[in-house]
Amino acid sequence: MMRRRRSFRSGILCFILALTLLSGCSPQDAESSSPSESAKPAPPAATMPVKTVAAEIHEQPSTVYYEIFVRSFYDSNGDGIGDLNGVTAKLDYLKDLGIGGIWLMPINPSPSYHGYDVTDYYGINPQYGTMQDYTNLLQEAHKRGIKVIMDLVINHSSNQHPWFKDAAADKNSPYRDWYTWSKPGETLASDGATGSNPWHPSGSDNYLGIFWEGMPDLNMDNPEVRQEMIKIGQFWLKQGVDGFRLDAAKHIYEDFKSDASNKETMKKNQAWWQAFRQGINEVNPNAYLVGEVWDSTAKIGPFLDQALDSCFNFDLSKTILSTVRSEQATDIAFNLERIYGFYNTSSKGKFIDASFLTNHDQNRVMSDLADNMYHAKMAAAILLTLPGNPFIYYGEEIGMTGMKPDERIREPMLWSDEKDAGQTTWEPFFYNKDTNIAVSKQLQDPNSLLQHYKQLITWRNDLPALHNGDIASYKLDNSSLLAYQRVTSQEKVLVVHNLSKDVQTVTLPDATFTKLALTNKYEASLRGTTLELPPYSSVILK
Ligand SMILES: [Ca+2]
Ligand SMILES: [Ca+2]
Repeated sequence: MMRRRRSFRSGILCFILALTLLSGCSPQDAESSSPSESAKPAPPAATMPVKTVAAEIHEQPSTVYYEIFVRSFYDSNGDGIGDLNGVTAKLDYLKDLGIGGIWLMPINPSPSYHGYDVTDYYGINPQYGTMQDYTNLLQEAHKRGIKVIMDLVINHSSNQHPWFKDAAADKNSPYRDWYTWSKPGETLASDGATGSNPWHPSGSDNYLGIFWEGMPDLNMDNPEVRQEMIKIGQFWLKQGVDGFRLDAAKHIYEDFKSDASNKETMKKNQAWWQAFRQGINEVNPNAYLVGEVWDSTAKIGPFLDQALDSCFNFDLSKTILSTVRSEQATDIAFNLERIYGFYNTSSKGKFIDASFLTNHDQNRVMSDLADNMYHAKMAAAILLTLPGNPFIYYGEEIGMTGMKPDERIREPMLWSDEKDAGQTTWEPFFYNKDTNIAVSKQLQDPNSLLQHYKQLITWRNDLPALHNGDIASYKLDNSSLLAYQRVTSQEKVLVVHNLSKDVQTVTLPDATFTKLALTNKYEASLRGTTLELPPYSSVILK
């Protein structure tokens, strides 16, 4: 990821706005997020863009990422299980789609199908291939200008990890303190942070595992464990990986519900990720770190302070989906302006958003939108015209469906309507039996969802304002139209989506935007200040 920024906060106005508008953001949070940048002078008025509030531009040079569950993606050796060589085989597909980065879900050895319980942090799951296959994938991806980030699971190991096995078998094991054990006679707190019972019996003792018994939490109060985790991160960077998706990033120290509001816990999480960042920087200061912090804006801010580059924006995904479902414009841009103002302050201008529609832990977008193709296309159009690194979950671009349990939202990628040797078969299709949605079919159909994704990513990759720009709100007097500006120091464009099934006409408030630069429906028109949009269409005005 590019980490350069053309401008940094003046931000005092923004900062105050952020504080007053963000629920749960107390003055204490403000103190911890370093307001020193607020002393910088504002730029001269002539250089200010259209925005009236938070007048600094905070560009977010972005990359379109693609999340891959390796097991389900593409099989290179005929055993029905997706593998690393399979991902390499499909790099040209991803390149053609316009993807600039991939996130590989866990590829370390693990007893589970999903891999979030690791038994060897330095190894490759033999079902997925070898270290050589991996370094080959990294080289081939880099040749095509595609970055690779991998899941790194630090909160817990597998209960089959040799560390845990040794710790459980022997109270004097050097690894005993790498995990958390109940003390004799102790009353065990039952308010596990994830809602399930956090304690699990082992012999006469209990160990902490906030997700399930197969995933004992590592004791990150132990400096040896912290050192080991940094060493693991450095190891993978030396193999050539470009960064990490950090699983359960807030649960490193947030083990119990009572920790959620505990400032000490928040500080420890922040200090840990800052130390991790420093360790990462020793090998690659440009490594991209994106965290899973499923929480409020105020809670996310501290993770961005000299620690993570991004946290996934769960709130935004919810808003995008409810907007397309209701076909009524919401104040997405207004909210993002304020949230980004706060995050830019927390991160001293280095933050980049990580947006998405759904991921491997949620029902698939197409199912969430009740198989409504118009809504699925609109969700993509909004996602791909907003700031930040958008993450596309594999299969989303062909409208794969799936509802929980988890296996059914992680079904094999559907490549072809014919028998394809690389089709993975580790799990029979429950949802995606209709081969009409296969990649091979959709590549032939100019109106397919896949072509729609491709077109929007092309827009984004070609137009710097869409690719790198900040966001600024824009008022239109029509509740079926969602509009926002994307702004760089060089240009600004106006994005307008017609969310509805009807033609919409609106008069723009002024003549700032005079040219219909891009549209995905040829019937769209701009005559003077009169903009007419066909149903479910998106346009970019300059
Ligand atoms: Ca295979
Ligand atoms: Ca933990």
